[in-house]
Amino acid sequence: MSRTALRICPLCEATCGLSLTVEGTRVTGARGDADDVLSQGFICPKGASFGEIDSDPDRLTGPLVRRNGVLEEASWAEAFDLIAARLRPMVEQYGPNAVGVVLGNPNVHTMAGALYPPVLLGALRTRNLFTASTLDQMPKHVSSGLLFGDPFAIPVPDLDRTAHLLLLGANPLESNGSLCTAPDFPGKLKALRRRGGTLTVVDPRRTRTAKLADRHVAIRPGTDALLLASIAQVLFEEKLTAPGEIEAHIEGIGEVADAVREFTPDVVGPVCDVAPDDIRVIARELAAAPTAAVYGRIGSCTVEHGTLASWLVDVLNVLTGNLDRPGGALFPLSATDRTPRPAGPGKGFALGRWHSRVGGHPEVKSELPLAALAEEIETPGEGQIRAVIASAANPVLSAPDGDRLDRALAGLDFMVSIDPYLNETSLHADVVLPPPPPSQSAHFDFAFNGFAVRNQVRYTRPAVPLAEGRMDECEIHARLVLAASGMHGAEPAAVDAMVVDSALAKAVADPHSPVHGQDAKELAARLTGEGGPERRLDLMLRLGPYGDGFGARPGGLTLDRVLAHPHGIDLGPLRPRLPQVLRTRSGRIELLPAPIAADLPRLRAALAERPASLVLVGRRHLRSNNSWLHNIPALTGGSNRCTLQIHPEDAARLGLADGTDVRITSEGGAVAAPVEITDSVRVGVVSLPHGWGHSRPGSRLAVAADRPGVNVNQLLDGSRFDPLSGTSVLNGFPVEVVPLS
Ligand SMILES: Nc1nc2c(c(=O)[nH]1)N[C@H]1C(S)=C(S)[C@@H](COP(=O)(O)OP(=O)(O)OC[C@H]3O[C@@H](n4cnc5c(=O)[nH]c(N)nc54)[C@H](O)[C@@H]3O)O[C@H]1N2
Ligand SMILES: Nc1nc2c(c(=O)[nH]1)N[C@H]1C(S)=C(S)[C@@H](COP(=O)(O)OP(=O)(O)OC[C@H]3O[C@@H](n4cnc5c(=O)[nH]c(N)nc54)[C@H](O)[C@@H]3O)O[C@H]1N2
Ligand code: SF4
Ligand SMILES: [Mo]
Repeated sequence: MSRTALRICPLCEATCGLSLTVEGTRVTGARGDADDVLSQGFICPKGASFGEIDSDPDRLTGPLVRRNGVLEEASWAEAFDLIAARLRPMVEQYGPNAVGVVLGNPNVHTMAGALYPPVLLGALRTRNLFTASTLDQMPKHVSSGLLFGDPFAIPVPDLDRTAHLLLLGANPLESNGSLCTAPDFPGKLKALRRRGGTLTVVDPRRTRTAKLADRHVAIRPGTDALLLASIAQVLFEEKLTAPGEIEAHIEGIGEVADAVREFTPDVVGPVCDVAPDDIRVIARELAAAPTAAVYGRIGSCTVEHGTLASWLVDVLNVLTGNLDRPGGALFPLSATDRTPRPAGPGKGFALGRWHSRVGGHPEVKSELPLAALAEEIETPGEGQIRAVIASAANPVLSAPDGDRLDRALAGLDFMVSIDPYLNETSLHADVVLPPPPPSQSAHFDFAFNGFAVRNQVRYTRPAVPLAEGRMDECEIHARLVLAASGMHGAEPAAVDAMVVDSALAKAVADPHSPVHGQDAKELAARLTGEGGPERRLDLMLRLGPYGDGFGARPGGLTLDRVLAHPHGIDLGPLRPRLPQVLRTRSGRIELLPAPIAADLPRLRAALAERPASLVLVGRRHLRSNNSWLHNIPALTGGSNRCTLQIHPEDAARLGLADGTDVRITSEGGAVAAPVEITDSVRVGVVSLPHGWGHSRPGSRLAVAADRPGVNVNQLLDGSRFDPLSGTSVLNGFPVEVVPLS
């Protein structure tokens, strides 16, 4: 007997609705849910492999605890007893900073990862927080924080309506999109072309996305900020700027004109290796398009000038009048967005409120660079990290210099990992707490709905009941909060109740809240939902911008209403939101913020730098997901390989034949990989994917260990940063390649 169950896919930012075939308690098939209000049936090979991913025999089935140096199966009670016994005394003896918290990418793909880490951090009060953001999108948070006063106010390209898309350093045909939640991104790009729109792709590789484009600009890696500054220069020079309706909300346009004056196409072109006339044409087309959006991702973020490039993306959206207009780049409004407040000056966005102890890195969004984790563990003294709590993170593979981090983690006094696998990072833990497979978890996209190209809301309950001996990931996190905060043994529901009570206390005191002046206790009693996480979701929905406001807006969203619509509720196309989104001190868009202005001399200096003869960039494969899907047979093999792609001219120059094993060397070390000769990478650029290197003893990844690949991040020593955001430079660093043997 089989049945179907709906489940939002947690594997990438597209958040497609899946229709799962379930036999007994096993997921035996996955199709796109044709009725899903956002994805309308789209699915990719990863989503189609949901069943295999869900039932991977290497997934841990229960907690592991280290006894006499060996990780062994244990009861949940023993696991949390040990955490409480070890963590609290450490905090009491050495202070809160003795505990480092590491949050990896899948935390944004689980409800638990959204709901509990903020509570944990509030309880611990450690300044040692490290997340995947500093290997990823932190430059965009900084740019939005400075421009708009809110690091989460990230405009997304209005893919369904735009007439012109300038896309830099993103390959949505493999990644399915990022900071732009858009199921069937490929189909949306094709539809753009079909309706007569134009697509320009800037990428040193001729990717599958670039192949769809009207124009592919094979830029020299690391130079996007220069290209964008030059486009801005042309717009000013040729009087093509037209911010339109939002002009009244902007300050600093003239200052930006001065700041980019010297980045003329003639000066910038040779550095980017883009013809000056092409830069002029790109600028003119951008200005002339009826609507247009500029969008940059990984290749424009994890580079030397990541924050400047991210800032310039939105400067161009502003200058061409495309920010906050349909068809341009708009701010989504998710159902769990904070209660709308009226427009007006805010607190602004501060950087560097404290600095890391060893490297002196400025705090950004309360985080320190993940690349600085090892030194904070290794270096003795006040504030040294002695214990690590890692959730859904595999920094031994995903961050620079994994070998060093591997040694540092091995030297910790205590480590906890919330992870379904015993992998390169979790093998160092003293306690591993495995979440159940995704079919057994409920799903709501707290983060990605805020970056979606269409406003909508969807929630799916577990497709399969929690198996015997399993613990829901929300409960794992709640119990960890209790164990880490001296409340070990209390009911996990107490954590949710605490959050609900404090949120309601704030809401009833807020004159802009629909529940202002009401009785918080009485409101709490009206929340529905099975258990703490659902009650919290109900609360956020009801106080959110589409919510029922506990009766103030009849017909508005509640958990019950969302549950009554299993395929989701469409909340309409993106709409202009300025100036309400602004939280800057001026209450306006601050187009040339001081920290950006202070970083521009570094960009000017880059004009004089001699480019390296060979630099490395990464790449993603459609059937991959960072470091953790190499263990699924259905997703391995074929072109999903850890090869070094190199242009035929470079291969000839270096005397390399296709398949030759080479040694790749950079400042952090050397790795060996076979070369794959292809003219899809430009001359002077090689490409090696990340997330590989599954050869460490002690991990339990049978399939991945068979084809381990090498860890590209071993080439880095962790010293290259985009200084404003603390983001590691993972693209465009110099390498040497020589034949092995
Ligand atoms: N050279 C190079 N390095 C890169 C990148 C690059 O482009 N180039 N990309 C960077 C980017 S963008 C990112 S986001 C990072 C990602 O790096 P990380 O944040 O370290 O994430 P992953 O490598 O995806 O590893 C995720 C971990 O979460 C576990 N996991 C999977 N599902 C769940 C779950 O449901 N719950 C829990 N608790 N755990 C789960 C997996 O087993 C794995 O251990 O890598 C970065 N590293
Ligand atoms: N299949 C799959 N999907 C994924 C992931 C995955 O690992 N696999 N990871 C997920 C995660 S965590 C993220 S953050 C997103 C990332 O989503 P995307 O940003 O779309 O990621 P990539 O596919 O790495 O695309 C980055 C592109 O930048 C190019 N590039 C490198 N350096 C430069 C440069 O200096 N300038 C320019 N203009 N381009 C450059 C690279 O050649 C590459 O094509 O993908 C998500 N989706
Ligand atoms: S595109 Fe992303 S969300 Fe959609 S099915 Fe594939 S992995 Fe899942
Ligand atoms: Mo990422």
